This record gives sequence, structure tokens and C-alpha cells, in this order.
Amino acid sequence: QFLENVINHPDFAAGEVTTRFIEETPELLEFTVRRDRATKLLRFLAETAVHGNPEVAGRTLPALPLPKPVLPKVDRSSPVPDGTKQRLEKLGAKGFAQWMLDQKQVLVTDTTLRDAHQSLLATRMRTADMLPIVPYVARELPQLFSLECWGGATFDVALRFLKEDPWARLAAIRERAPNILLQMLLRGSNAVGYTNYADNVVRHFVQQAADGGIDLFRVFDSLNWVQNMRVAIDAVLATGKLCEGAICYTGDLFDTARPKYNLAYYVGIAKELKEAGVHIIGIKDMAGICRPRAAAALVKAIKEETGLPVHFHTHDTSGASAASVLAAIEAGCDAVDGAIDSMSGLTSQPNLSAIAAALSGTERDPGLSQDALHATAMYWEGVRRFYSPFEADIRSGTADVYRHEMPGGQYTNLREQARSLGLAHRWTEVSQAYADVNQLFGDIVKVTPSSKVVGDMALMLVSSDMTTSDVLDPAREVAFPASVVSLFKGELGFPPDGFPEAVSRKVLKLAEGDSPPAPYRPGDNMPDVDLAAARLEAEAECGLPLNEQQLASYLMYPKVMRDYCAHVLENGDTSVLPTPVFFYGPQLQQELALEIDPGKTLLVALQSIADDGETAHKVQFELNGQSRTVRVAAAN
Ligand code: 3PY
Ligand code: ZN
Repeated sequence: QFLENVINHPDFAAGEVTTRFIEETPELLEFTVRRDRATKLLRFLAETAVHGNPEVAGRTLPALPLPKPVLPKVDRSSPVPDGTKQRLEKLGAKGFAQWMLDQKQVLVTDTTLRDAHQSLLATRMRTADMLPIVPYVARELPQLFSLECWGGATFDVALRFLKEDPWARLAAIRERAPNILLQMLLRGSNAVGYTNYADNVVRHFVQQAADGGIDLFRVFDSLNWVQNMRVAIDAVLATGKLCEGAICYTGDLFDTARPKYNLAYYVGIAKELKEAGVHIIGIKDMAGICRPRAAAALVKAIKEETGLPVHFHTHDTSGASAASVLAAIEAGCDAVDGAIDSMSGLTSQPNLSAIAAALSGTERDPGLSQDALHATAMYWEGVRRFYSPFEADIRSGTADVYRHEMPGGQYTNLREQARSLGLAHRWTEVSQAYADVNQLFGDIVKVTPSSKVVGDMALMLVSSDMTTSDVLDPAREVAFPASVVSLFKGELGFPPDGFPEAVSRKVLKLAEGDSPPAPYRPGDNMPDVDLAAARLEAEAECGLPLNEQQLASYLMYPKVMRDYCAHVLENGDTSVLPTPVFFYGPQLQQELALEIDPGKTLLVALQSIADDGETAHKVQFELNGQSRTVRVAAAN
């Protein structure tokens, strides 16, 4: 291969070489690596051209070719105005929180890069589609409070399905938006996973995220148990970044028949969070059920009782959530979340641009350019077409969300799961079972991962034609999903009032005289992970040297990270492929310019696909002007 590189080197080909050619041409080695990467990418392209990407198998594919999203013009050499990032650097976290309180305009977070696509497109948005618009946003919408761009499900999905490195995404966004706070969603002790991690793994992760570019951590616990958020909160505070302690909203503040989730409950949590040292209180209405009157009352009470700025997050599953955002703002909410028009609505956030427009001329007007918002929305509209196979088949808001209380990010997922189990036509039963299971479990907060447990149980009930009363029937054996057993063992922590005893006994198969576990913090039972040993294991498993960030990925998702590394070793870095090519394969004669390194571009075009005997296909490419053939085995 090296010799081949020497022969292919332009100087060698031109006869301009001396005897010191090899010593003086270090790029020959680089060239070897690049050539190797090109070969791997061709293999992936050939494989996808012949068999398609398994990630979209069985889904309805869009008509090709797809138009390129319209990108507004931006001069990347022009200066980037200062924004909240510089303000945080100047004031420090506490000073920044005071500034939030002191200034009048409402501060606006754009969730398009995280929650919006998590909730609308099964989290499938690729980095390649995010990056082009970020320099424009940084220059034309510098008044934005933050870009929520990381955490939640994006971490897992990036590695597992998109085969890209979430840390590289973060670094690239940071580079393009040096002026706006980058925000992530951190599931407390569950970090960016579905299970409780050892305390030192959570600390290690937070440190890497802060070093990697995150300025604002929104931390929550899936049972609103502040004690289980402490490790994550302390870790964020130690980095000097902003810590938003989020309270998950559930139930109905004014429903006297369900007094558990009343104002005193939320204010109590807010006070505990203040005690824990957070800079901002988040109201995390993950299902979009916080009605306008409740939003206003919560904002007012939490601000009064804690003196901290409040940040309101909701979903538009009902179709009415902009009213709640406006009510929160009216009540003095300091910051709110929205998504750009074409990525808003339904299970996503309400429309950021419409909320901004609704406030124009008031003293709370966030001062965002409607033209810039529109240009950004047009770009996302084009991007969204790439992902049509991942769109949920829902066309309108549904007030049914007030009954089942499913988080926006879960709703479409659970519908999809129900469909795959052949229960699509029984969706109303599934959503009713979800509500019933919630009551069975003691009316708990439902957000990742507790929401997944409720969803697993609901699907189990409907698919086995059982009701929640059957579950409690002593004569009936119930095969509970593993996640349910784990919840009742306390592996995700405990709600403040514990779990109902009768269900606990049944789920845990407790004998007479045995008691359900008393509340404990799961992290207390988990020894610290030996990070040096974990690195050795991770590198052996992954077959690559790993940096601290990649080690953090492995600690969260060992198998997913191993598969991701295997993908990279086999196919190279497929994140450089345009989305339609990645998911739907290259089109014949389509010219692709693939930047595999800054300034190093491969020019690739698929020339033909022919049968090569019974068991293989011969895929012909042109690569940088030369013909290359890749053989792909026929599907067996
Ligand atoms: C997540 O944890 O991914 C969420 O979006 C919860 O709402
Ligand atoms: Zn959300």
C-alpha cells in the first residue's frame, strides 16, 4: 500500500523526486491513512447502494433525489457578536443568574438541535445537517439565550444509529457558535443513559462535557428526587458552568382530586434545589401538560420562594403549549424554550418564532430577528425532508395527553413500539394502560427513564390482555418486565412517598415477613469504577486508543461504543456523508465531495452496479478521477 502511495504521489508521478523523497514527504504516510479511509468509505457506499442502510429498513423512504436545504448566506470570516457565552465568562455562574433576573427581555433557548428532533424525528438528526446553519445562527441570532444541542437521547442515538461521535458534534457546534451558551440535558445519576451510574462515572462525564463545550447543564431526576441529583449537581458546580436544577412537572397543579402534585410539592423541590446550589430552576414539562394557569402560578411561586431565575420547558403535544409559555412569561419567567418553526409543534417544543413575534413591542420582546428566524426555519424545513422515514404519523395536537401524560420524546416512540408489536390499532388501549400503570405505580413522575418503565408495563398489559387489577390478583402469576423489577428494587431511586406496598410485594415476589427496600440512593451501593482499568478494557474491546471523552462514551454505553468503533474500523468516518447518501445510498453519477479531513476532499461518483456472478455485486466508482471497483456480497 505504501509503495502504491509513492507511485500515486503527484511529485513521483511527475518525476520530481530525489533520493530523499520518502524522508521529505511525510504526507505519504498520511496519504496511506487517507487512502485507507477512502477505501473504507467506498465499501460503505457500495454496501448501502446495493443493500440500503439497515437503519431505514422497513420504513417508507422518500422520493430521491432530495433537494438541498436552502442555507442562508453567511460570511464565516465576519466577526461573531458577543452573546451569553461571553457574559457567563465575564460574570461567572452566580453573576450570570443575577443578570438573568435583572434584565427585562425574556431569554429564549432554541431546542432544535436536541429535543425538537428527539421528539419529532426519533432523535435521528445528523451532525452534518446541524453544522451548516450554526455559523448563521451565531451571527444573526446572537440574542438567543442558549442552544440546547446535547444530552438526553442524542448521545445514545448518535453512537448507536447514526454512527457518529457525540463529542465531535459538540466540538463542532462549539467552534461555530462561540458566543451562545450550549446547553445539555443531563438525567442526574442516569447521566445520558437509562440506568444509574457510579458516582465517579457521573463526575467524569460532567467534567468531559464541560471541557467539551457545555456551558449550561439542565439536570433532572426521573422521580424528582433531589437527593439523587446531588452528585450531578455538585459535579456541574465544580466545573464553574451553569447548573439548572429542573423539576419535572406532572399531574395538574389545580386538580384537588390529585393533591400530591400541588404547589407546595413543586416549591418544596425548588427549595431543595436551591439548597443544593443550583443557579437556575427549570420547570421541565416533558409531556406538555402544564396548563397556562399552572405555569403562571409555578413561575411566580418558585421565583418568590427561591429568588432564582426560572426557565420553562414544555412540549406542544396538546397543541396549546404556546399559551403556557406566554402565561409563564407574563408571570415573570426569565427564560423559555422553543423550537424553530419547521421543527416545532406536535410532540416538539412550541414555535419559538411565533412566541417571539407574539411578544414584539412588549418589554419582554426577546429581540430576535424575525427574518433570521425565518431563514433558519426554511433551512430546517429542507433538512426535515431528509428524515421523513422517522416522522411519526401524527398530524395534529391531541388533548389526550392530559390523560396519559406521556413525555413528548416518548409518545412517538411508544406508538412505534406498539406498531411493531402489532398493537397499532389498539393505541387508545395502550395510552389508557399507560395512565393506569401510572396509578398502579403510585402516580409517579414519568420521564426518562421512569417513563420507559411505565411504557414497558403498559405494552405488556395490552399485549397480554391484562388490566392493572389482574396484576394485583394474588392468584395470578405476572411476568413483569425487567425494567419494572429494577424500578421497584429502587435502582432508579425512590419517589418522595415511596412505591405502593402491594405492587412492590408482587413485583419483587416478597415472602410474608420480608419488606420492600427502604429508600436508598443507588449510587451509594455502587463502588467507584476504576477508570484506568476501564480504559484498558475499553481499548481492548474497541480495538482503538480512546481519549477521555471516548472513555466516557464507553462507560455509559459499552456495547454501543464497541459497535460504533467496529463500524468506524470497517467503514471509516461515515459522518462525512450527506444524509440522503448515508440513509438511502449514493445515486448513480451523483458527484460527492467528501471532506475527510479539513481541506482534504474525496471526489466520489457511483458509476454502475452490476451482478458479479450469483453471490456478489460489482460496484464501480470513480474516486478522484480514478476507477475503483468494490465487490459486495449478495444478501443471503
Ligand atoms: C430525555 O431524558 O431524553 C428527555 O428528553 C426527557 O424529557
Ligand atoms: Zn423535553
